[in-house]
Order: sequence, then C-alpha cells, then structure tokens
Amino acid sequence: MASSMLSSTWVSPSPSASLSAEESLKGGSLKLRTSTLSFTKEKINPFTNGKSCGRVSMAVAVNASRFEGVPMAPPDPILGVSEAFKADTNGLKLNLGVGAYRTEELQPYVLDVVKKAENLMLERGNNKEYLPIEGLAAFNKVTAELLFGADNPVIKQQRVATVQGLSGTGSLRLAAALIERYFPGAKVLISSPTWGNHKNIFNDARVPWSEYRYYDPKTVGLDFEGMIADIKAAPEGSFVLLHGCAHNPTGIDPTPEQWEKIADVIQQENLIPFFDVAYQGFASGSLDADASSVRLFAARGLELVVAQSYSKNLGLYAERIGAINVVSSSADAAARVKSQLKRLARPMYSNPPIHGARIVANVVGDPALFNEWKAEMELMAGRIKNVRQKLYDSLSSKDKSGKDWSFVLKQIGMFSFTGLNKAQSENMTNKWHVYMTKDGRISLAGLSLAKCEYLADAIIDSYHNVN
Ligand code: KET
Repeated sequence: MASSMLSSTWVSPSPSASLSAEESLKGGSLKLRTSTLSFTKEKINPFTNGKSCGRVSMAVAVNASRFEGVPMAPPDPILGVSEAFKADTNGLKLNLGVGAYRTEELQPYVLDVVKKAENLMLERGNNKEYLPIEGLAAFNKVTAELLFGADNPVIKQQRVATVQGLSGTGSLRLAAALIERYFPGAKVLISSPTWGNHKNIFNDARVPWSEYRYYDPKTVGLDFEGMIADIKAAPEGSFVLLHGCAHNPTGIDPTPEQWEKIADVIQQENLIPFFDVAYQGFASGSLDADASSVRLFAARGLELVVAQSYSKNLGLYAERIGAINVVSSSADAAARVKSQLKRLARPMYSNPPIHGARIVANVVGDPALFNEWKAEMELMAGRIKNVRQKLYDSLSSKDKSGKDWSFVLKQIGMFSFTGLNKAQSENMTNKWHVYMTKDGRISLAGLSLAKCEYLADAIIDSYHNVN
C-alpha cells in the first residue's frame, strides 16, 4: 500500500530513530501518515539547499510527491546553452556555446572516414555482444599508441594501463574515482579558469581540488609565474590537471620551454601529472604535435594519468568514446591499476559501448583511413583558423577605439576567450542572439566566414556599451 511506503531509506537513520506516530485516515482518497524520524547527525546535502529528503518530520499526503525535496537544478553552463539556442526563433541566432564542429553552412559534420569505418562494420557483420569491462582491445591498443607514439618505451614496457571510458568525461570520472579510493585526501589542482565540468567531476567523486593561476586578463595570456608558484605550493602527492593542448576555455597553451619548466616543478615537488587530452589534432592540425606535452612528461619517466576523448577530433560526440591511461613505473603496477579501474567501472556502467570504439580502431588501425583522417582533421582545424582570421580582421576594421584584438589570433583550438564579462556575454545573447558561455568563451567551430562580421558587431557593441 502506497501510504505505508514512506521512504525512510534515503538517509539511514541512527539506531535511535523512531517512527513516533502513524495515522491512516481512511475515507475518500486521502490517507495521511505522520511520522517523525530523528537523526543523531544531520548531514548537509549540497544538492538540496538544506532540505533533506531523508529527514522526515511532516504530514505526507499520499498523492504528494516523494520527490518534494528535490529542487530544480540550474541549466548546465555549457550544454544548457544549446537548449536555450534551440528555443530561440530569431533567424540571426548563432550557437557558439558548445565546442562542436560545424561546416561552413553551420551544419553538424560526420567525417568521411567515420562513414567508411561504419561501412566496414556492416561488411564484417560485427555483432553487439558485451565488451569486456576494460573495453575493446583493438581500441585500447591504438588509443595508447596514438597518444604516446607506438614506439614509446611506456608502451613497449607495458607500463600503461588503458581502459576504454565513456568519452573524455567518463574517463576523467573514472580517474577521479581511482584517486578517491587509492589516494584518499589527495588534492587535484586545476587551472583557473578551466573547462566547467572539471569541478563537477571532482566534486561528485569527492576529490578535493584547488585552483592554480593560469590566465592573466591583463596580458590576455598565460600567467606562467603564477602557475608555477601555485603548483610549487601544492602539497606533495597532489595531482596537477593539465590540458594536453588547446586549453579550454582560454585557447592559451604553454610554450615547449614552459612545458619543460612545468615538468621540472612537478618532478621536484613530487606531484602527479594528470592530463586531459580532448583536442588532440585540433590545436595544430597534427596528432603528434598535439601530444608532445604528454610525451615530454612520459619521456622523463614520470608516472602520469591521461584522459582522452574522440568527441572533437573524430566528431564522435554522441558515441561517448575515450580512454583513461595510467602510466606507472612498472608493468606490475600498471596491471594492478588496470584491475582496479575495471573494478570501479563495473558497478558504475558495467562495460563501455562498442560502436565508437570500433570506429576508432578501424580508422587508427588502417593506414589508408588513418591518413584520410589526418587530412580531414587538417581541414577542420584549417576552417577554424580561417574564421579566426576573419573575425580578427572584422574586429580590427570595425572597431575604431584602438583596442588590440590580436589575442584572437594568438589563441588556438576550437575556442576564443573574448574577455567579455557575464553582463557583456548576456548582451551577446539577449540582444544579438549569439549563444555562448557566460565566461566569455565562443566556439569558433560553430562560426562561419559569412557570420564573422555580424559577430564582430555583436562583440564590439557588448564590449563598449555594456559594463
Ligand atoms: N575535457 C575538456 C577540456 C573538454 O573541453 C571536454 C568537452 C571534455 C573533456 C569532454 O568531452 P567528452 O565529450 O566527454 O569527450 N568540452 C565541450 C563539451 C562539453 O562541455 O561537454 C565544451 O567545452 O563545449
């Protein structure tokens, strides 16, 4: 009977908890049950704004929702922008929110190599059996090779534990779970600013984090000294989250010399590098050049963690394909780490999806398709470079204030970090129908040459006329 199923299991009460009264008023459809549970220790739940679903001290009508204590969540700062964009009926609207590649016609793009890889699957009559917990072996092999280079000693010596993950996000989440379980109390240092979801991932995994300086608004460049000082000050054994290339949201990467210095400090201070590689090939157009930061750390014999994503570089956003790689100092440690990653994955999602893994394995594992992929990626990276140049040209010619817009050209990857503040970003959306994240980031992958002038007008207006 529904009225007797009052959920007291959401927060387990202390042994002193007592159900003090129960009333069942029969008559009509109304049944009331009044109960009081007392808890010795009240837990503060960050998601419920102080209203606990478990603490019950009220009269509940059976037709009232058991989910009364669940408040409305705010829209996601990045994916929520796409939802708002869809709802806008203005013909001028432009979605520069999520980092997703569009054609010059602003249409989503499925790479030709992806279609070819999918045709191969059909020809081969591949089945849909469960994958092992660690994912598709052929994928795990090629993904580690793509990252480190096939001849890298870390691969030859079997020191990399690679587990297929639910794209970049799921792979980061798995690594966070590993940190939470085997490095209790260890902190993750993240750049300020960073991709919005990093904080969510570590919060949900209950891994403490703090920020290191990264972006200097005065120079619209890297605050290298601040970054080094903050990393140096981190407690020994902390993880340092680094964007392998094409830093999101700033588009500002350290130079090769700066990477060496970052590695020096991490090594000296006994910290653990943790790379997020979501844009391999998208920064420079070259897969190898974009992996050079990770390879530099591996070449020093450091142990490191690397999350990979194929959302952007193969356009496999919705296939949720990526990997977590943990480089250990011995093959033995790597095998143990892998066993624990599998143990963490099994109760979370059991095993990963096969479709994207097969696409990657087919493309990277076939020399002809691999070369075609590289050409298509250069094309995508090239289109973004073209709109970057045109946006800069439009801003420079239209804005008569003398402001230096050259930072647009210096930034790399899918994004431009415009320096627009929250109110200015809101003006971009409310007045100009340009959808973007409120931190001032625009995705150039969602911009066409034809829309550059319009966007420049919107940016100039927002920058000069809104405080
Ligand atoms: N790391 C970074 C730095 C990143 O920008 C993204 C995605 C991811 C990981 C994860 O991507 P996945 O699809 O899980 O492999 N960023 C874009 C999309 C998003 O926010 O989910 C974005 O910043 O627009």
